[in-house]
Amino acid sequence: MSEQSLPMVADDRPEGTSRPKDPPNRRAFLLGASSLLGLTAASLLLTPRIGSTQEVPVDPTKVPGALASEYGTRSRFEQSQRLTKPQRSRTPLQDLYGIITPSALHFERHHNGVPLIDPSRHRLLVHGLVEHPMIFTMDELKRFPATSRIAFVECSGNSGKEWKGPKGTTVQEIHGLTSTSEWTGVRLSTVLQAAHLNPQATWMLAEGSDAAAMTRSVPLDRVMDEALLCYAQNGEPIRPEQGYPLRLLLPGWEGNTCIKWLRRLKLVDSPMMTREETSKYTDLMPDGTARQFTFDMEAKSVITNPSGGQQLTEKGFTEIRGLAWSGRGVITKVEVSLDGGKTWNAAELQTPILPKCHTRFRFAWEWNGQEAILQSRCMDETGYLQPTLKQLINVRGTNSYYHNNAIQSWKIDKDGHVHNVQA
Ligand SMILES: Nc1nc2c(c(=O)[nH]1)N[C@H]1C(S)=C(S)[C@@H](COP(=O)(O)O)O[C@H]1N2
Ligand SMILES: [Mo]
Repeated sequence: MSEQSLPMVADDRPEGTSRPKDPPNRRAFLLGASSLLGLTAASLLLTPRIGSTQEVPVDPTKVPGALASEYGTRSRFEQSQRLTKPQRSRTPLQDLYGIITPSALHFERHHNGVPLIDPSRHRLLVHGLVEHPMIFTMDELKRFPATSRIAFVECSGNSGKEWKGPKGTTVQEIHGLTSTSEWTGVRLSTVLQAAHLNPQATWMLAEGSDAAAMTRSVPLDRVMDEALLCYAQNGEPIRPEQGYPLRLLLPGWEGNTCIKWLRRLKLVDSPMMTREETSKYTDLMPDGTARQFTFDMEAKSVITNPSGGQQLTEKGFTEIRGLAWSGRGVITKVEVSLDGGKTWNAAELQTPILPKCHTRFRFAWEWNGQEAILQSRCMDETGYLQPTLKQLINVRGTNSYYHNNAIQSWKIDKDGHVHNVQA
């Protein structure tokens, strides 16, 4: 008998083939399939659209599918969402696969809303310590040689509430202010070449054209090689939430240096001490001084499955999955602990493994139905090992809010419930 002529059951599996586990309502599926044979010609002529409220056919091979669409949407069965507050939203890391964050689920952080910008009227001013101050249109910026790279953006406030005991419930709440995209744009160095840098230019102020007019200053020698002025994200124009039509990307640096809705670059000879690098995004140390201009996001990892708020329903094989990233380069090692950090096991790193980018790791686990405390820790190419919260507090004290890259612990109860603890 050919494959084509095999009798099909509702889930399109040839009858008699094995399945991991019968869903309890399989009988109902089969009954539904037989009643489908009575389909009328009219219902076969339905021309549904993806996302329509059309009734779900029991056997999708018996009705024509949705017509082609101008702009795609996800399956109506998928509901994963950002967790929103007015000026920020968090990525549902527990629902994602691989390393790319879908643009629609990229986290957002804006200090005064997402501005509505007409790209034909948007300009980038480059001035200060340059020979030729210049104003670029978007078309002019796009004419320069383009370059793409996959990189994470993480808010330095990510996990900020965890300094003083476990606060968040889910990985989305605790770690959701990090996301990864493929970013495309022109190199900062290309644009600065056109403006002819004055030798005194050592720092650069970047300013956004949002209602916060957010500004940060950065040392030129440290950003010159990698900084991008991005107009695209995951193959299409950058989303409004991410800075449409233009954003600065400083791979591996704290999110707030990656100025969105970029309208101005001023070349200067010292840091400008803006609000976002004095009263904000600095860490008050135990001796009363401020840790300032930290820039690089240190190596961090987290287990996304199983993670807080989830429920293990069966003993036996469970793949532990998670993400690791470092603002200083490539992730070289991830280890997983099943006993709250007493012993560590090497996890498998999944390719691609890119510098300054989320890296996916996996670890095969047999849950025996007993309590366990799961942790992950990562190392980057500089040899830096992700610290425990205790180690961080020993150095930084307890006044910190930003820059928390501590190891995350998830406790598995006997009943399979997973929750946030600090082991
Ligand atoms: N112009 C402007 N740029 C900005 C911000 C802003 O409020 N205005 N927020 C910053 C902060 S705090 C972060 S963490 C990142 C967030 O980038 P995303 O919203 O694309 O995830 O953008 C940064 N760039
Ligand atoms: Mo941020």
